[in-house]
Amino acid sequence: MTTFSSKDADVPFCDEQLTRLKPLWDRMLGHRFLLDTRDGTMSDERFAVWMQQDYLFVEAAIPFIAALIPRAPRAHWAPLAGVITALEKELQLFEERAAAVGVTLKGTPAAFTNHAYIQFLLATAYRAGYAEAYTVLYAAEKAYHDSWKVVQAGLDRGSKWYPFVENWAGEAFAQYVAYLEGELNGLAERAAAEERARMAEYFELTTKYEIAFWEMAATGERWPGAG
Ligand code: MP5
Repeated sequence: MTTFSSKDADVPFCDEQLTRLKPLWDRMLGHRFLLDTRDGTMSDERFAVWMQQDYLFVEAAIPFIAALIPRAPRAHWAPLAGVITALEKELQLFEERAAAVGVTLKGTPAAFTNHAYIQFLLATAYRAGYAEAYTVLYAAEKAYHDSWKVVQAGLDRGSKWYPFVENWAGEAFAQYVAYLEGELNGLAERAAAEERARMAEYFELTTKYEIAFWEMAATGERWPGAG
């Protein structure tokens, strides 16, 4: 029996996981990409890497969500459809910001880490159980909410990057994350011990991918063999 998750203490699943993974979560929130963006010392070049890569990630999130709908409980259909609409709007935000600062979004290939994360996302949607895939959705959204809260704490409101803060650190997104959290806690409560343990593993993997994503942007990661 794994110790990743247990129902013993009656602690909601998300609280349990966020406590268990706190060292990783803190590492994510302390990443220099976030701190430099918060402090206004992030280079435009590296921020552009993040924009180009996250544009591809958000695009891939649409088929990820779409693939969940046929397997979702009836009550999740409309909320998940709403997520797709929000993702399309988010892509427009990227396009608008990129045009404003002269960054080209289209035609950039996915970096190694982003490629892996996208494959993980889609493989999860098709191969894992619904509760596991929903765990990935929650963990990724919660990661972005918390990460952009870090940036919000210091970034000048007039910054050209502030619209991203508004998107992920704002009240509407906070409510969406809280909704996902309640639903995920419910799925975990109804899950058998083995499934709950797998959910915990997916939570951890997603957290690690999130750290790797900031690292990819901060270093301008290249594919092996790219020179
Ligand atoms: C999100 C994102 C948030 N845009 N990029 C990464 C690497 N992780 C999480 O997801 P969404 O769907 O853009 O709110």
